Amino acid sequence: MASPTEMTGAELVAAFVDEFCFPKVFLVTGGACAFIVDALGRNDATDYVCVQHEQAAAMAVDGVWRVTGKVGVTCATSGPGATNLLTGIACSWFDSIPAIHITGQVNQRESAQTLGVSVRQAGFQETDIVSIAAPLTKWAIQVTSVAELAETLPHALSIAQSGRMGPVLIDIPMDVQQDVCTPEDLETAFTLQETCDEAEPGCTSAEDLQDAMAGFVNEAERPLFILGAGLGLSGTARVVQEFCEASGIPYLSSWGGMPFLDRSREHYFGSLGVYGDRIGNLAVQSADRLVGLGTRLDNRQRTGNPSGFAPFARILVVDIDGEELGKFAHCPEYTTMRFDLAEVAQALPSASGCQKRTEWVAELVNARVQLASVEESAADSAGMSPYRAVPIIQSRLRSDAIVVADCGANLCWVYQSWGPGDQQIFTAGGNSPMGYSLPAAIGAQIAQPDRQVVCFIGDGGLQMNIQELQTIVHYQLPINIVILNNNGYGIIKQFQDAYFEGRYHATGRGYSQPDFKKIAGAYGIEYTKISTITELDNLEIKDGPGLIDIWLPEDSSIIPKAEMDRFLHDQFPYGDSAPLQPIGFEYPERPSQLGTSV
Ligand SMILES: Cc1ncc(C[n+]2csc(CCOP(=O)(O)OP(=O)(O)O)c2C)c(N)n1
Ligand SMILES: [Mg+2]
Repeated sequence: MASPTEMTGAELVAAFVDEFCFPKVFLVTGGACAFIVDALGRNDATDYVCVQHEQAAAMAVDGVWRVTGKVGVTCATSGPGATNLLTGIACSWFDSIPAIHITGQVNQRESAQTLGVSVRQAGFQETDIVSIAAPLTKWAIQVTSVAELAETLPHALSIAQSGRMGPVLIDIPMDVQQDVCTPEDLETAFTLQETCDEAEPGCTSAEDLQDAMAGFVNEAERPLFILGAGLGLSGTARVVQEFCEASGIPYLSSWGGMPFLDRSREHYFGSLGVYGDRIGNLAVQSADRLVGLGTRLDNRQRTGNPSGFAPFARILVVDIDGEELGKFAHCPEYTTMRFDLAEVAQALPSASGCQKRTEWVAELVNARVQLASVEESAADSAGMSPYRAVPIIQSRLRSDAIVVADCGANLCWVYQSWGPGDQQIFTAGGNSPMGYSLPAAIGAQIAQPDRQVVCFIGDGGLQMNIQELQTIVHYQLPINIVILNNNGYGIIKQFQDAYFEGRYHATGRGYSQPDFKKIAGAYGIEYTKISTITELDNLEIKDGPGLIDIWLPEDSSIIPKAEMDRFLHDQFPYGDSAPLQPIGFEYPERPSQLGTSV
């Protein structure tokens, strides 16, 4: 640490960021955070990136961590600046991404608390961001002195990065920003706590998990592993993948887990869920023992009717978060074990001791061939189709590319058609706000300036964070933005087709888009319109900034999709024939309970 003898609270923040975090802080300034911004600017080792909306700052730092593993920091002013962060904070919260959010707060002497009154607001823009952010953060705290700030910074970083990771928020009143630290404060601030003890209580031992997994695998005729994002975040997805390959166990990933795996391997059978692969879902419904590692098995995976999910299987779920496991407490077919998956290498059974299930794998390989033709015929008949566009674009990207997907149909199209390869793909899977991919791509590009960065987005999503085009232009970031443009809120329209007799309230009616060519022109970004297959075939991806506007038929559907009142293995479009039946079990035609899935 460069240690000037005198440092203010604001300077301490800057010095801490320099030492332990990604050194560029994403922010929109304001009076209540101006001292911190000034300190970041004066510190030689730190800098700031000005975005146009605080939600973009929070989404950008979410992207920073995903591509570097370095904790990103935002800074926002009190009141609207702080509340604007929330949608982005929620992305990190639901997807377990560490981040530090710093908000300025009014001077303590002006605050309602000091005045001892329960008014809505005393100081200008005074807002209780700590209470508001609490349910979306691992820790949200207002510090009342520089000494407390010095204790809080390392503790907050440790909390963000340990156990089930996530964002934290530190609210710093203006007087604390200006107060001077003592030498003891500096020592406290720069002494990192090694570990955080939160994950340990209630965790099962590696031996017990090993026994449980070995039992599941060896009693199964058709074992199946599901590898989730939690495994990827623990850094052990490839270890488990190697185990599955060596022991001949088929496995799937959730969309959150997908980026962490080599998807070209023999025993990988795609993803599962409402928008998952037909073969993945068929495997789920055919398995008699399922092992889920670091996966929440949420409704997008099990459908709105979880009782129809692998109803004949016994399911072992392993997660670091005991509360997640509590969801299955009332389901007798689920066994749950709390375990830190960073240590999973010690808990895997011996691959050579696992009985090989070659027939099961062969049946899945055969089913995959049969099912592929269902999708191919649906995609081909559409002519200009997202399922044609996305693979073409993927094939033109560099192998080191970072690809960020947004929300809605465009997200599904990208994830459903993303082939194996070294490019890194991610999205805000749990919160999934429209407009995430643009600022997340900005964060990724600033953190990894030498890599190619592309974001996919819908015409609707782009309008949610369109102001960030100026950030791209200002910093001349070579990002390419690919709009999968169906002139509407496609995913919701598909839902309305299924459940509202095609009444397009607030998705078609009430919705419109601007002329994106003029938008690109106004920002000074190169614009390319693609509306025919020939244009698509000739598309070159040059260094950006670029806006590639791919015009799709307005009724382009997401296929496959599991709809209400159907089993996972019976996805839309249904075709003329009955769905391929799961292997080994007799399913009734429909599940016994109804469930809705968007
Ligand atoms: C901030 C936010 N508001 C509303 C929604 C609900 N929503 C999910 S997808 C969607 C439509 C997205 O339209 P577009 O970006 O054009 O994507 P498409 O489905 O057409 O590909 C809406 C309104 C959301 N996810 N996020
Ligand atoms: Mg759209």
